[in-house]
Amino acid sequence: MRQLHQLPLVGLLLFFLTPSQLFKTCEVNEDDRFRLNPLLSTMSYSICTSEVQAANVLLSLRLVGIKRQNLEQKLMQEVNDTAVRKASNISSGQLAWTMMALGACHNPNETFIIDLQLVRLLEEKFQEEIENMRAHNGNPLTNYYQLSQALLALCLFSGNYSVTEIAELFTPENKNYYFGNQFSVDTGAMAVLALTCVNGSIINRQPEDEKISMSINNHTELLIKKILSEKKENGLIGNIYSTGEAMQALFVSSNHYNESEWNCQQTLDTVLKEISQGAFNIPTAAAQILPALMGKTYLNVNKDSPCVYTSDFNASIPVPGSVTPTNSPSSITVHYSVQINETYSTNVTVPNGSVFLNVMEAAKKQNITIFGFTMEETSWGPYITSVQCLKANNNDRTYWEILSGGHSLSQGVGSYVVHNGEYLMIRWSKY
Ligand code: CBY
Repeated sequence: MRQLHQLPLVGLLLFFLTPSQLFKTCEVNEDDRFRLNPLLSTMSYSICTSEVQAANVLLSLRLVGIKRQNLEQKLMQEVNDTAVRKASNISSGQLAWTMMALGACHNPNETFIIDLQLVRLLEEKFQEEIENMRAHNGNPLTNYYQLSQALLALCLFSGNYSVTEIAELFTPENKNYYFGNQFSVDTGAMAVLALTCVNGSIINRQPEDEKISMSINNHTELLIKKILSEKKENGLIGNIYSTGEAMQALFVSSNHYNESEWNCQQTLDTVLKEISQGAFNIPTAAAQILPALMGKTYLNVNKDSPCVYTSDFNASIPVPGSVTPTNSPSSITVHYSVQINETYSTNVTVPNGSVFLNVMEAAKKQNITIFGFTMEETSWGPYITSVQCLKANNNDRTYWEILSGGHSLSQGVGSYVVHNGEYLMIRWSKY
């Protein structure tokens, strides 16, 4: 009789032990930590820029346990302010970042808390995304990356959602994981994190729950396969900007692939090389790669656990700045075109070192009817919303795609540095 009573206990213990056993991480070793310094400098530029950027950076710093003078405190105030004053006006994913940043861990003297109202608000925003999918041919208000973020935050902060609905929504065949024919590694990775959290919280193992849990587990396994199939020869997964979140997804689901399928160390080495070449020069980019490099994931968000700070970062050696070539011309000329059905082209001369956006501005000065455009600020920098008054629309999955030499770019208009003689294009596209 006594033994029988103990059985559920043993089961419970096994349940809690298993997920951590499946967690397999790799991280930058202590001697190499100084190589992360450029990320920290970039992240300190996030104050008073964009609220989402601040939330992203704060979450990242708190997950890895880095305390930098007043940075955390200032970010904390900024993010808390967003939560208090703007929570209803921001998107599902933005609210999710905000909540995860505030609730990443707990400082004893802190007054900032995740109140129930925020959780209810996120539940509403999640439902609005789903309702939009019903009304607009399966297209959410924002996108599946944000839907996954919202689900992850709801799961972490004990919000309500229907697991049956989740199992249906997040099937790997869903078109929202793709932009055109291309699987979005960022989106897939965020979904894996959310689904892993959801599966870990299904505790009432009734036969029905068991079935749903197995189906969610299958989705995760297939998504991991898709993520691994985007692994490049140098170890990056998708591109440099999706690699951090892909690593997190792989960390939390090591039961779904063999050791031989992913060489974590190779990925780390390539990312470190990219850091030294200045690839992560946007605070959001730096914030999204850092947790994985320190072996952390968004599933480590835990509002009840105290914040732990490591000190080894302070003792780090600064990296020397890069050398700029001196013999380059002071201005360059590029070809620029806008493509809808017709193609409108021009040549534009801009100062050396200009970005795509500077080219667009110069072309706009030449002819505002043909090259006029509008943009919005996002946490990744400017996003082009319309050209020739033709507006991108999530319900139709339309957007303005930027290309160089016919290839889609993996940086935005505010960061892509253009080269002399390059063929640049902005094209009306569907994803
Ligand atoms: N974040 C989001 O809602 C964005 C989610 C995301 C998957 C995101 C990439 C990944 C991330 N980590 O944040 C995403 N992009 C989406 C969903 C989209 C679509 C946005 C519309 C929608 N439905 O919400 C869309 C239209 C397919 C898209 N991205 C377009 C573009 C191009 C923007 C061009 C323009 N009009 O200004 C562009 C430049 C690709 C192109 N060649 O045209 C683009 N995205 C890029 C390059 C990127 C990467 C940015 C990298 C960088 N250094 O700037 C990206 C990280 C990101 C942001 N997109 Co989108 C993907 C990558 O390369 N790994 C929610 C928020 C609250 O956190």
